[in-house]
Amino acid sequence: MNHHLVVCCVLACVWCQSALPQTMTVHTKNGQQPFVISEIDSITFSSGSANQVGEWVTVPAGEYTYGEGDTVRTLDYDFSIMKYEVTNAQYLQYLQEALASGEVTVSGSTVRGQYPGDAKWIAGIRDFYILGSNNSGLNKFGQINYVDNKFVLTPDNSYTNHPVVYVTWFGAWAYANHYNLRLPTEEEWEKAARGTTAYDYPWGNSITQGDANYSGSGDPYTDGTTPVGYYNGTAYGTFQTNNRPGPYGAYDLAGNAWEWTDSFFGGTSPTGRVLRGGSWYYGTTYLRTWYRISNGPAYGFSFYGFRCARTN
Ligand SMILES: [Ca+2]
Ligand SMILES: [Ca+2]
Repeated sequence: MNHHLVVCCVLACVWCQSALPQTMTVHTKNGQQPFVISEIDSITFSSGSANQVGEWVTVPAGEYTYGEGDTVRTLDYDFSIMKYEVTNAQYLQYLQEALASGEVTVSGSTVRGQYPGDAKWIAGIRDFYILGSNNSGLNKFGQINYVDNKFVLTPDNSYTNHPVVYVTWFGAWAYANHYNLRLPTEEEWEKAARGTTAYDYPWGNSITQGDANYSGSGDPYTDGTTPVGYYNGTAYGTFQTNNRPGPYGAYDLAGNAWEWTDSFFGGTSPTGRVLRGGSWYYGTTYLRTWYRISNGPAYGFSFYGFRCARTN
Protein backbone atom coordinates (compact mmCIF):
# COMPACT_ATOMS: atom_id res chain seq x y z
CA MET A 1 0.00 0.00 0.00
CA ASN A 2 1.51 3.30 -1.02
CA HIS A 3 -0.63 5.50 1.10
CA HIS A 4 0.97 6.84 4.23
CA LEU A 5 -1.81 6.75 6.73
CA VAL A 6 -1.76 9.07 9.64
CA VAL A 7 -4.16 7.65 12.16
CA CYS A 8 -5.24 9.62 15.14
CA CYS A 9 -4.23 8.43 18.57
CA VAL A 10 -7.80 7.82 19.63
CA LEU A 11 -8.36 5.41 16.81
CA ALA A 12 -5.04 3.77 17.57
CA CYS A 13 -6.12 3.17 21.16
CA VAL A 14 -9.44 1.71 20.08
CA TRP A 15 -7.61 -0.68 17.81
CA CYS A 16 -5.11 -1.61 20.46
CA GLN A 17 -7.88 -2.57 22.85
CA SER A 18 -9.94 -4.69 20.52
CA ALA A 19 -9.43 -7.60 18.17
CA LEU A 20 -8.70 -6.54 14.65
CA PRO A 21 -11.73 -6.69 12.40
CA GLN A 22 -11.46 -8.11 8.92
CA THR A 23 -12.39 -4.78 7.35
CA MET A 24 -11.71 -1.34 8.69
CA THR A 25 -12.55 2.05 7.27
CA VAL A 26 -9.88 4.62 8.00
CA HIS A 27 -10.62 8.31 7.78
CA THR A 28 -7.47 10.26 7.07
CA LYS A 29 -6.56 13.27 9.08
CA ASN A 30 -6.80 15.63 6.15
CA GLY A 31 -10.41 14.82 5.48
CA GLN A 32 -9.77 12.92 2.26
CA GLN A 33 -11.95 10.05 1.17
CA PRO A 34 -11.82 7.13 3.59
CA PHE A 35 -9.78 4.06 2.82
CA VAL A 36 -11.23 0.60 3.29
CA ILE A 37 -8.66 -1.97 4.31
CA SER A 38 -9.44 -5.65 3.97
CA GLU A 39 -7.65 -8.76 5.23
CA ILE A 40 -5.37 -6.96 7.62
CA ASP A 41 -2.39 -8.94 8.84
CA SER A 42 -0.36 -6.19 10.38
CA ILE A 43 -0.62 -2.52 11.07
CA THR A 44 2.08 0.05 11.50
CA PHE A 45 0.99 3.23 13.19
CA SER A 46 2.42 6.64 12.61
CA SER A 47 2.64 8.31 15.97
CA GLY A 48 1.02 11.64 16.55
CA SER A 49 4.39 13.08 17.34
CA ALA A 50 5.80 12.08 13.98
CA ASN A 51 2.98 13.99 12.31
CA GLN A 52 3.85 17.13 14.21
CA VAL A 53 7.21 17.55 12.56
CA GLY A 54 5.59 17.77 9.14
CA GLU A 55 7.54 18.54 5.98
CA TRP A 56 11.04 19.99 5.96
CA VAL A 57 13.46 21.59 3.56
CA THR A 58 17.24 21.45 3.83
CA VAL A 59 19.35 24.58 3.89
CA PRO A 60 22.95 23.66 3.05
CA ALA A 61 26.01 25.15 4.71
CA GLY A 62 27.56 28.11 2.97
CA GLU A 63 27.29 31.78 2.24
CA TYR A 64 24.07 33.76 2.30
CA THR A 65 22.97 37.35 2.17
CA TYR A 66 22.01 39.12 5.38
CA GLY A 67 20.36 42.39 6.32
CA GLU A 68 19.28 45.53 4.53
CA GLY A 69 22.87 46.15 3.44
CA ASP A 70 23.12 42.73 1.77
CA THR A 71 26.12 41.60 3.80
CA VAL A 72 27.56 38.24 2.80
CA ARG A 73 27.69 35.91 5.78
CA THR A 74 28.35 32.19 6.22
CA LEU A 75 26.68 29.43 8.19
CA ASP A 76 29.08 26.50 8.38
CA TYR A 77 26.49 23.75 8.94
CA ASP A 78 23.51 22.26 7.17
CA PHE A 79 20.16 22.60 8.87
CA SER A 80 16.51 21.93 8.12
CA ILE A 81 13.59 24.26 8.51
CA MET A 82 9.88 23.49 8.30
CA LYS A 83 8.45 23.88 4.82
CA TYR A 84 5.37 25.56 6.32
CA GLU A 85 4.44 27.53 9.40
CA VAL A 86 3.18 25.30 12.24
CA THR A 87 -0.57 24.90 11.74
CA ASN A 88 -3.54 25.16 14.10
CA ALA A 89 -4.02 21.39 13.77
CA GLN A 90 -0.42 20.70 14.73
CA TYR A 91 -0.50 23.06 17.69
CA LEU A 92 -3.86 21.71 18.83
CA GLN A 93 -2.43 18.20 18.88
CA TYR A 94 0.63 19.41 20.75
CA LEU A 95 -1.58 21.01 23.41
CA GLN A 96 -3.58 17.80 23.77
CA GLU A 97 -0.40 15.77 24.24
CA ALA A 98 1.10 18.34 26.59
CA LEU A 99 -2.07 18.54 28.69
CA ALA A 100 -2.21 14.76 28.97
CA SER A 101 1.43 14.58 30.06
CA GLY A 102 1.14 17.47 32.50
CA GLU A 103 3.48 19.75 30.52
CA VAL A 104 0.79 22.44 30.31
CA THR A 105 -2.16 23.61 32.36
CA VAL A 106 -5.06 25.92 31.55
CA SER A 107 -5.41 29.05 33.64
CA GLY A 108 -8.19 31.43 32.67
CA SER A 109 -7.63 32.39 29.06
CA THR A 110 -4.07 31.13 28.81
CA VAL A 111 -2.30 27.82 28.43
CA ARG A 112 0.81 27.77 30.60
CA GLY A 113 3.82 25.63 31.24
CA GLN A 114 7.27 25.56 32.75
CA TYR A 115 10.09 27.44 31.02
CA PRO A 116 13.62 26.55 32.15
CA GLY A 117 15.00 30.07 31.75
CA ASP A 118 17.71 31.63 29.61
CA ALA A 119 20.21 34.48 29.65
CA LYS A 120 17.44 37.07 29.97
CA TRP A 121 14.26 35.46 31.31
CA ILE A 122 14.31 33.44 34.50
CA ALA A 123 12.76 30.02 34.88
CA GLY A 124 9.11 29.82 35.79
CA ILE A 125 5.56 29.19 34.65
CA ARG A 126 5.00 31.12 31.42
CA ASP A 127 2.09 31.77 29.08
CA PHE A 128 2.30 29.61 25.97
CA TYR A 129 -0.97 30.33 24.17
CA ILE A 130 -3.82 32.86 24.37
CA LEU A 131 -7.07 30.91 24.23
CA GLY A 132 -10.04 32.13 22.21
CA SER A 133 -13.45 32.51 23.73
CA ASN A 134 -15.58 34.30 21.19
CA ASN A 135 -13.88 34.03 17.83
CA SER A 136 -16.85 34.87 15.65
CA GLY A 137 -15.26 34.04 12.36
CA LEU A 138 -15.27 37.71 11.33
CA ASN A 139 -11.53 37.43 11.54
CA LYS A 140 -10.34 34.47 9.58
CA PHE A 141 -7.56 32.68 11.41
CA GLY A 142 -8.95 30.15 13.85
CA GLN A 143 -8.13 30.14 17.54
CA ILE A 144 -7.87 27.29 20.00
CA ASN A 145 -10.26 27.30 22.92
CA TYR A 146 -10.69 25.05 25.97
CA VAL A 147 -14.19 23.62 26.28
CA ASP A 148 -15.36 20.71 28.46
CA ASN A 149 -11.78 19.85 29.41
CA LYS A 150 -10.67 19.62 25.79
CA PHE A 151 -8.88 21.86 23.34
CA VAL A 152 -10.97 22.71 20.29
CA LEU A 153 -10.47 24.99 17.32
CA THR A 154 -12.85 27.95 17.00
CA PRO A 155 -14.91 29.10 15.23
CA ASP A 156 -14.83 25.72 13.47
CA ASN A 157 -12.43 23.27 11.86
CA SER A 158 -12.07 25.20 8.62
CA TYR A 159 -8.85 26.75 9.91
CA THR A 160 -6.97 23.55 10.75
CA ASN A 161 -4.44 24.09 7.97
CA HIS A 162 -3.86 27.78 8.71
CA PRO A 163 -0.83 28.84 10.74
CA VAL A 164 -1.32 28.77 14.47
CA VAL A 165 -1.49 32.29 15.87
CA TYR A 166 -1.89 33.67 19.39
CA VAL A 167 1.14 31.61 20.30
CA THR A 168 3.74 33.36 22.47
CA TRP A 169 7.48 32.95 22.06
CA PHE A 170 7.38 30.68 25.11
CA GLY A 171 4.67 28.64 23.41
CA ALA A 172 6.66 28.38 20.20
CA TRP A 173 9.69 27.29 22.23
CA ALA A 174 7.53 24.74 24.10
CA TYR A 175 6.21 23.17 20.91
CA ALA A 176 9.72 22.84 19.50
CA ASN A 177 11.03 21.45 22.79
CA HIS A 178 8.20 18.89 23.00
CA TYR A 179 9.23 17.43 19.65
CA ASN A 180 12.99 17.72 20.22
CA LEU A 181 13.19 20.56 17.73
CA ARG A 182 14.19 24.19 18.14
CA LEU A 183 13.33 27.60 16.80
CA PRO A 184 15.50 28.95 13.97
CA THR A 185 17.89 31.77 14.72
CA GLU A 186 17.15 34.85 12.69
CA GLU A 187 20.32 34.18 10.70
CA GLU A 188 19.01 30.73 9.78
CA TRP A 189 15.60 32.15 9.01
CA GLU A 190 17.02 34.78 6.68
CA LYS A 191 19.24 32.26 4.92
CA ALA A 192 16.14 30.14 4.27
CA ALA A 193 14.37 33.23 2.90
CA ARG A 194 17.16 34.65 0.73
CA GLY A 195 19.91 32.13 0.10
CA THR A 196 22.67 33.83 -1.83
CA THR A 197 20.31 36.29 -3.49
CA ALA A 198 20.08 39.88 -2.38
CA TYR A 199 16.32 39.94 -2.92
CA ASP A 200 13.92 41.90 -0.75
CA TYR A 201 11.38 39.06 -1.03
CA PRO A 202 12.12 35.34 -1.29
CA TRP A 203 11.44 35.40 -5.06
CA GLY A 204 12.65 38.86 -6.14
CA ASN A 205 12.46 42.59 -5.46
CA SER A 206 8.79 43.24 -6.13
CA ILE A 207 5.56 41.95 -4.62
CA THR A 208 2.01 41.72 -5.95
CA GLN A 209 -1.26 40.38 -4.61
CA GLY A 210 -0.72 36.84 -5.87
CA ASP A 211 2.63 36.50 -4.11
CA ALA A 212 1.88 36.49 -0.38
CA ASN A 213 -0.69 37.21 2.32
CA TYR A 214 -0.34 40.80 3.53
CA SER A 215 -2.70 43.63 4.42
CA GLY A 216 -4.71 44.47 1.35
CA SER A 217 -3.40 41.48 -0.58
CA GLY A 218 -6.88 40.76 -1.93
CA ASP A 219 -7.00 37.07 -1.10
CA PRO A 220 -10.28 35.39 -0.15
CA TYR A 221 -9.17 35.43 3.53
CA THR A 222 -8.88 39.19 3.85
CA ASP A 223 -8.54 40.00 7.56
CA GLY A 224 -6.97 36.69 8.32
CA THR A 225 -4.41 34.03 7.63
CA THR A 226 -4.34 31.95 4.48
CA PRO A 227 -3.81 28.19 4.63
CA VAL A 228 -0.08 27.37 4.80
CA GLY A 229 1.49 26.97 1.36
CA TYR A 230 -1.38 28.85 -0.26
CA TYR A 231 0.89 30.82 -2.62
CA ASN A 232 1.88 27.88 -4.78
CA GLY A 233 0.60 28.84 -8.23
CA THR A 234 -2.95 27.60 -7.66
CA ALA A 235 -5.99 29.61 -8.79
CA TYR A 236 -8.61 29.73 -6.03
CA GLY A 237 -11.70 30.79 -7.91
CA THR A 238 -10.74 34.06 -9.52
CA PHE A 239 -7.77 34.57 -7.18
CA GLN A 240 -4.62 33.45 -8.97
CA THR A 241 -1.55 32.84 -6.83
CA ASN A 242 2.06 32.71 -7.93
CA ASN A 243 4.32 29.88 -6.78
CA ARG A 244 6.46 31.60 -4.16
CA PRO A 245 8.73 29.26 -2.19
CA GLY A 246 12.01 30.55 -0.84
CA PRO A 247 15.27 29.44 -2.46
CA TYR A 248 15.25 26.13 -0.53
CA GLY A 249 11.53 25.41 -0.89
CA ALA A 250 9.94 26.81 2.28
CA TYR A 251 6.63 28.65 1.86
CA ASP A 252 5.08 31.71 3.52
CA LEU A 253 8.43 33.17 4.55
CA ALA A 254 6.91 36.44 3.37
CA GLY A 255 3.60 37.18 5.06
CA ASN A 256 0.78 35.09 6.51
CA ALA A 257 2.02 34.89 10.14
CA TRP A 258 5.05 36.64 11.64
CA GLU A 259 7.48 33.98 12.78
CA TRP A 260 9.13 33.91 16.19
CA THR A 261 12.84 33.14 16.07
CA ASP A 262 15.22 32.03 18.78
CA SER A 263 17.21 35.25 18.57
CA PHE A 264 17.23 37.95 21.22
CA PHE A 265 16.52 41.53 20.21
CA GLY A 266 18.33 44.39 21.89
CA GLY A 267 21.98 43.43 22.05
CA THR A 268 23.52 42.99 25.48
CA SER A 269 20.33 44.02 27.23
CA PRO A 270 17.62 42.14 25.35
CA THR A 271 14.09 43.49 25.27
CA GLY A 272 12.46 40.66 23.36
CA ARG A 273 12.75 37.99 20.73
CA VAL A 274 12.97 38.66 17.02
CA LEU A 275 10.08 37.97 14.64
CA ARG A 276 10.54 37.77 10.89
CA GLY A 277 8.59 37.83 7.63
CA GLY A 278 5.63 40.15 8.14
CA SER A 279 2.03 38.99 8.28
CA TRP A 280 -1.51 39.26 6.96
CA TYR A 281 -2.06 42.31 9.18
CA TYR A 282 0.95 44.28 7.90
CA GLY A 283 1.88 46.00 4.63
CA THR A 284 4.45 44.80 2.16
CA THR A 285 7.40 46.74 3.59
CA TYR A 286 7.27 44.49 6.66
CA LEU A 287 7.45 41.39 4.48
CA ARG A 288 10.96 42.15 3.27
CA THR A 289 13.35 39.28 3.93
CA TRP A 290 15.67 41.29 6.14
CA TYR A 291 13.03 43.20 8.16
CA ARG A 292 13.15 42.63 11.92
CA ILE A 293 10.65 43.31 14.67
CA SER A 294 10.60 42.07 18.23
CA ASN A 295 8.32 41.63 21.17
CA GLY A 296 8.42 40.26 24.68
CA PRO A 297 8.21 36.46 24.83
CA ALA A 298 4.83 36.35 26.58
CA TYR A 299 2.94 38.26 23.88
CA GLY A 300 0.60 36.48 21.47
CA PHE A 301 -1.46 38.08 18.72
CA SER A 302 -3.59 37.00 15.78
CA PHE A 303 -0.61 37.55 13.49
CA TYR A 304 2.24 35.86 15.43
CA GLY A 305 3.14 32.26 14.57
CA PHE A 306 6.32 30.24 14.02
CA ARG A 307 8.07 27.38 12.35
CA CYS A 308 10.76 25.06 13.73
CA ALA A 309 14.31 24.18 12.72
CA ARG A 310 16.64 21.30 13.46
CA THR A 311 20.33 20.78 12.94
CA ASN A 312 21.03 17.93 10.52
CA1 LIG B 1 -4.62 39.16 2.99
CA1 LIG C 1 5.31 33.76 7.57
